Amino acid sequence: MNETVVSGDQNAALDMNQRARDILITNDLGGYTVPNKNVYPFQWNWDSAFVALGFAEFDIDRAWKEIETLFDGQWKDGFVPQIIFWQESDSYFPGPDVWNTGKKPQTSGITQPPVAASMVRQIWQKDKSDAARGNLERIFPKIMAWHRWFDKYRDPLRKGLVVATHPWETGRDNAPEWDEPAASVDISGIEPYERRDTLHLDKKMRPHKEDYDRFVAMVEYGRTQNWDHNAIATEGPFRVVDVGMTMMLIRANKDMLALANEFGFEKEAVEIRSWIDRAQNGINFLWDEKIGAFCSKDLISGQSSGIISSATFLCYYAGVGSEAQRASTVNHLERIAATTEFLMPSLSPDNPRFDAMRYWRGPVWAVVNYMVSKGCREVGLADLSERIKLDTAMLMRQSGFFEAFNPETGEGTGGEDFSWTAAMWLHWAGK
Ligand code: 9WN
Repeated sequence: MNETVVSGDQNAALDMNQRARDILITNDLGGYTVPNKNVYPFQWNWDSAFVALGFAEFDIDRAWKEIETLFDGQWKDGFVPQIIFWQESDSYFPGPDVWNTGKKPQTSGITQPPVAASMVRQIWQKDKSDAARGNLERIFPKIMAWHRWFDKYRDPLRKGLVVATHPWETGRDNAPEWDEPAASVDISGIEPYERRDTLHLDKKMRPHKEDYDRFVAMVEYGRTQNWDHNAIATEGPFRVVDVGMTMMLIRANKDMLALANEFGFEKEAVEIRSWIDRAQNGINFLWDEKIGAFCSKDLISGQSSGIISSATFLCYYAGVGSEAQRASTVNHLERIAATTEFLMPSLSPDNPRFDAMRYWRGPVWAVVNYMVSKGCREVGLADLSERIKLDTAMLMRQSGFFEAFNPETGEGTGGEDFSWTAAMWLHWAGK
């Protein structure tokens, strides 16, 4: 008889680990993982990067494969799309015909937060085998090309910041930061369409019709420009410097620099360092003195959003900001922590637009928590870092591996059996 006594808690943890693995295995459609089988039946960019971390906990080759498949969708100019349509499915709108990018494999025409470099570095640190070295050497130039694309097309101010040309690019689709900038997008000429998201999910959780109309109008605009990214980022109807994408790119460049140094990629290291230096100063463009935080800013109107969201607290993860700026943002974080059951709500609960169940207007996302918690730990905010981790684990234990969670009650929102949530359990929250 096995002498080992397994406590109830250990059993529960084993069960959670098994469930999380099963989700990844079930959502694996052969080299790429769908975020959720019903709602999102294709490969999504930043989802795959986080999912790779989950696979790395039990199948390192599969982790590398996820990244490789993502970069199989890369365009010649370095751009890596938000969605790769590896299979046909009519359960998601807009599909490949609406985007009409003319690429093989078929893809959407916008990008998503560039977190792949940071996750690749994590995978490499976990297993530095010869095979991993080969994988890293193959993927590094591809990520480099993507980051060069950001530098070339998405930094018109030359400050090391990221201009988003569609709310979907930010990964925080429906955040109120996009309300005013998107309000002037012309929706009068859009083609009739049928939403699919609200067939799978309660519409109380999803963006309103007028927001969706604008999303569609921006896709149609890109299509009429033949996805000319230069034109879209300099003349398009939506051009917002996103605090979230900017912080994630700065962090990704720091991770790339560490890898470049380790692998002796000297020329690349010089180039990456120049991006980091530019951003380290340029970030002040997003500092909103009235609010006392870094905020997204509309390039067309020149207005700061003045909004505190979970992305605000990615400044620690990026390692930017002066002592005073850090102290001021920590005040916001502590205020939210004192009044919120589960961190990190995607929008500060005292904002009138806060909605605990609706997409990116309140719910907690595990992947954002992971980055915010990591950043907090790195700048010495150990208690807050731990609290965010414990809250994330509690949400998953209480409700399962949902897409997101109500920060007040812990109830799950969005899709169930969600890949990146399971991955975050395996890599981080469940440990
Ligand atoms: C559009 C897949 C994606 C995430 C995004 C999340 C949601 C899509 C949608 O789902 O966006 O990209 O149709 O709502 O907001 O962050 O990558 O999980």
